[in-house]
Amino acid sequence: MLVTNKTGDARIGHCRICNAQIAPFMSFGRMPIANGFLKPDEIESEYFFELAPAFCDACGMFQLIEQPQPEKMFHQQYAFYSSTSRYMQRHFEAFAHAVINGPLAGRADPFVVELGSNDGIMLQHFQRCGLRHLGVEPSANVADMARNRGISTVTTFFNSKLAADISAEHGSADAILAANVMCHIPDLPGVAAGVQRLLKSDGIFVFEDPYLGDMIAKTSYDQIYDEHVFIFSATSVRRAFAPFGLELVDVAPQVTHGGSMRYTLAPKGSRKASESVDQQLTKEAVLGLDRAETYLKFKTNCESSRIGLTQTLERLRGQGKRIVGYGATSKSTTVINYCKITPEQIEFISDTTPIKQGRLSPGAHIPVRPYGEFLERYPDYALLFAWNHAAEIREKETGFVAAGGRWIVYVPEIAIVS
Ligand code: JHZ
Repeated sequence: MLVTNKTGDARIGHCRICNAQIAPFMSFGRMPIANGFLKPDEIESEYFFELAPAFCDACGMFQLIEQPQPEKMFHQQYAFYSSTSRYMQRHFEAFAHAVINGPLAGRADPFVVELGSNDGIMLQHFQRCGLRHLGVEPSANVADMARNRGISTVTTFFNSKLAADISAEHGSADAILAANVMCHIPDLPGVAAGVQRLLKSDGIFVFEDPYLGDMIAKTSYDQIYDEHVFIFSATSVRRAFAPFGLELVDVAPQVTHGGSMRYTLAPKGSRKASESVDQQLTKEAVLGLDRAETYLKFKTNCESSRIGLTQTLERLRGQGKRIVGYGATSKSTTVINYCKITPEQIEFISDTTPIKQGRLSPGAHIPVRPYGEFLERYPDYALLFAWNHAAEIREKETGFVAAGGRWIVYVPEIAIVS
């Protein structure tokens, strides 16, 4: 069943992959667009939807039952620039070189396509090696930045029709790549059909996204927000792509974004699957990722986390402490709105991304300020919204801790650390 909410966005009663009936196992309540940082005059027209995840017993896909239209999330003002983290820059350099020196090695004039190529953080390495490449990126501002760096990019959404056009113009792809993108696409079957159409019969499709197993184990519920219509596991990925002749041939855990998984798929029968696939599928069965009760336990853990964080903030405010948020992440939108954090509790959120600065956080309208303001006058506590970059951040913020500052963290549990 597909119904629409008042704003015309699709709300589903069936699995987006296998069509089985599904129902949400919890709700995080009304949520704004996670990257919808606002100018003060935009408050009146702020958009909200219900953030409610469901788990499909039939195919194992974890998904949102309602997602805003893509154009509301990805546009000429898209606020997330991939290159903001030095660690992520190194990560994508290593990803690119693993593909260049692995599956592409020895191929004559290979062609690489990246879906959701953002500001070109990964494709720049193919470009530097003189390899034919094309980025597909629907958010015009980040796509422009990539083009300005000389990276071939088209500003549009990927689908089967575009796959045919690309194929006609450039030939089939030796490799199709995507990072933190596939989990954003509600019509995953449509994109899988496009990948099948564009990929060479001996090509590979490699993508990585936040991993369901990590999210469940760490109660990192902030991975759930409008853009992440799916949170994948090896089990659900294997099943979702099989109808398109794409076989899961490798999985590799990544530390990025608080725990991600890199999936490699290939046309069925073209490559031998590595042992990692069966091992991961077994691990997921042991973790209970295929069972509904796992998600009910997760719901209870989310509620406990919310109570713990709310009480911590109230206690510190009661003591008159200054608290500032660190990193206006997409994830923080879920935490802030689910925990009902207010501008009275959090003075501002520090962020290095120019487009977010001077704006208000979605929903709660906490001011987002340039990083310089954090440095100028350290708060007593910094709530680490960018917890997935903790190593990089804590390494560069030794001055904050030396001045007596403390970090409030909430993944995997609520803690105050120095
Ligand atoms: P970060 C993004 O999520 C968006 P987000 C996207 N939807 C996705 O799928 C995931 O990635 C995987 C700032 N920062 O990387 C920069 C500092 O201020 O956790 C960013 O605004 N100082 C595509 O938004 C934010 O924090 C710093 O030192 O949750 C980090 O956002 C660092 C390192 C970052 O992703």
